[in-house]
Formats: sequence, structure tokens, C-alpha cells
Amino acid sequence: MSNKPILYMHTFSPPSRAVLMTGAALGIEFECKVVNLLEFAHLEPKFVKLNPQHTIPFLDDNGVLIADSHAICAYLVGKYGKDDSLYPKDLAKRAQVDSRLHFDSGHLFARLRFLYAPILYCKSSEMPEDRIQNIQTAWDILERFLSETPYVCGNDLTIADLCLVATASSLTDIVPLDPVKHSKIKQWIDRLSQLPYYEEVNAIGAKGLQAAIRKLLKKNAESK
Ligand SMILES: N[C@@H](CCC(=O)N[C@@H](CS)C(=O)NCC(=O)O)C(=O)O
Repeated sequence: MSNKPILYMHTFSPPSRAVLMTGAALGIEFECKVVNLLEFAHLEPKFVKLNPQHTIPFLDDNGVLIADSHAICAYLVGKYGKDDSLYPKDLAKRAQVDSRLHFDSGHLFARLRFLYAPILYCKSSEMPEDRIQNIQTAWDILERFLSETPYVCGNDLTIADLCLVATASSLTDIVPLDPVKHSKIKQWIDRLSQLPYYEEVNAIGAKGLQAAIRKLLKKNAESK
């Protein structure tokens, strides 16, 4: 008999929440193991041995070990999905989803990390203008993805929406959307907020991360 998949995660971590939302959409129960990055638990030798990349989320599904939220979400749909709607098997459709997943990984989340990591881990009290501008540029791209369709890959919800909204909603309090220029992103987040698991699985952690960033900005400035 197989055990519940083990998910190494933290609710502040956007990619962890993307996996948790995918799990909720598929009805998967994880055994969650919290990894506290602020206490550098991810750098403990035991975790680094398991995941040489020392990132969360990290999945251990009865010995199937996977790093990276995008890879984990795709695996979960293939293994546990009743159908392929969240990650289509059709090659052309799948390529669209992959393309958006790479946008999250290489652009939107990468830019969030570039802005937040110095504050979280290196006592920075700054939000450099160029890093904010980088995120504004990513907002403009995301807005274009949503110009004609309700979801980032068309008319249906996919894991690309779940991954991207986990990142986007972790930024909007810190780098606000322009109500006119980014109205489609706002509507898309509102649409995804209607998912029955969204508030508990994503919104609370996204707010928590941004509150922690604000608190640390102040604390880091005071301790200078
Ligand atoms: N592309 C990866 C990014 C994972 C990532 O950078 N996670 C952060 C937390 S949100 C982390 O584990 N940082 C610790 C480190 O990189 O050492 C994914 O989607 O899973």
C-alpha cells in the first residue's frame, strides 16, 4: 500500500502554494513537512542530501523525488488527475501550458525572488527601483497573456494559472497592479479567488509573506 505523498513546503512560499492548490484541485492529501527557510532549515545536510537544489516545494511520492513546483504540478496531474484538463496531453496545448510555466519560473517568480530574497535572508531594507520595474514589466506581459481569454492558456484553468497566481498574489500588495493597465490581471485573480480552496490554500500565505516582507523592511532598517 502506498503512503500519502510527502510535500516539503512552507505556506509563505509561492511555489509551495502552487503545488498545494494543484493537490486541492485533484483531491490529493499530502503529508506536509514544513521547512522554515528563515531558520535555514533547507540548508540542513539531511534536506540537501534529499534535494541537492535545497528548494521548496519538494515532493517525495513513495520514493519518486521531484524538485520544482512546475515539474511537481505536471507530475501530480498525470499521476492523480481524473482527466488531463489541468495539464493537457495534446502536444500543442501542453506546449502552451509549458510556455506559461516557464514564464513563471524564469520571469515572474525569478523577479519576485530577486526583490524579496535580500530582505528575507540578507537583512536588506531596500526595494531597488530597477527590481520593482522588472516586476512591472512582467505585469505588462501577464496582462497581454490575458487580453482575450479568462485564463493564461485560453478558456480553461490549467496548472499555469495556479503557478502564476501563487506568484502574482504574493506580489500585488508590494508592487500594486495599475487598475487601468492591469485590469485583466485583476479580473483573473478575482476569478481564481472563487476556487473553493483558494482562500485557505493560497490567499492566507500570500498575505502572510507580504506582511513579513513589510515587517522585515522596517526591522532591517532599524537595525542598521
Ligand atoms: N523554480 C522553483 C523555485 C523554488 C524556490 O526558489 N523556492 C524558494 C522558496 S519560495 C526556496 O526554496 N529558496 C531557498 C533556496 O533557494 O535555497 C520552483 O518552482 O519550485
